[in-house]
Amino acid sequence: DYSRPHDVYTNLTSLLLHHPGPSGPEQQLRDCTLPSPLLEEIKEKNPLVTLGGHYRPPDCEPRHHTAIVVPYRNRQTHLRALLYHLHPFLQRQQSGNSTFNRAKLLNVGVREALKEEDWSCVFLHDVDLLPENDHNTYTCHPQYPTHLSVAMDKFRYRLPYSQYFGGVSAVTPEQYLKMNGFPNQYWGWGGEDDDIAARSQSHLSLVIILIFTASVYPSCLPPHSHRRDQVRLSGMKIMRPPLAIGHYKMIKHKGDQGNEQNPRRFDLLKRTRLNWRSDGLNSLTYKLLSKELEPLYTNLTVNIGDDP
Ligand code: UPG
Repeated sequence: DYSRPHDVYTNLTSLLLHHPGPSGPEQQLRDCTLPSPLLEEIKEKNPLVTLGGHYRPPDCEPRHHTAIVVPYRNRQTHLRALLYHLHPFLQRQQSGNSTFNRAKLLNVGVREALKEEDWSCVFLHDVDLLPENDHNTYTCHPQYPTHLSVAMDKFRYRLPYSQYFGGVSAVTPEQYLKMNGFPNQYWGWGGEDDDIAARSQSHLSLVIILIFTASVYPSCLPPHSHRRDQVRLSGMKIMRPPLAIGHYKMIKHKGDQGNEQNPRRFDLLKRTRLNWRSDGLNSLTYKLLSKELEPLYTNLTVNIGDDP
């Protein structure tokens, strides 16, 4: 049921033969430093693989039906290393061409991270942003979501607009629950960060509308201000470090294939106030395909479905 046998062959060959140098997989294999966990452990990491080593993608009809034949005798360690790499690798090849969905992936990441440990603070960090100031502390505000990347070189070290919440932000698990996580419906580029910003403050907006007039409380706050009258209200708002501290360098890049601008983002944004309670953490569905502990990070491969 595994698909794309040609890719499998090519990648497997390069894994074992083509990487030169003393620290490459070839050398690691010779030194037996490649992980070759127990078969039970490999099984645990690949819950969708069934007896005999079969795998079928759970949410689509496979286009190919491939068997992998391995000539073998007395190489248990190698077999375990191969199975350990090959199963997640093949599953990754079958998950992957749908439109990108940053906010839904963040939801999955937060939920999975909280299964691992009782984190007191979770950062949502774009891959292309490098913090430039050591005083920009990676901690959470106890009450409110924090937006860290307030001054990117791309925007000449200032906020592009006052409600901007893209790039790097942080929430405590309590804040995350309170805002019902992030939206799942933004497929493609744009809008999801503004939705997250809006839901961060949605409690506050409701209180304002019910009790006062909107003009008393501006919809945006000056950066890193902390007005006492608003703090007394129970809702959340966005905290920010000073512009001089929240400096980030963005690695230059072009738009990604599969993450084209989402034409529905403006319509979706108009409905955030109506939708945030039903679209978010409480409506999140996904399938965890594999989880790999790499030396410097944990890599989760998930099926989050497709743009309906
Ligand atoms: N990403 C990938 N692979 C992709 C597409 C996106 O890893 O194919 C991730 C990556 O972490 C990236 C982030 O998604 O940094 C945001 O996408 P990107 O194309 O870098 O968007 P930018 O226009 O550079 O970023 C701004 C904000 C970002 C927000 C986005 C859309 O910094 O947080 O999501 O605008 O509103």
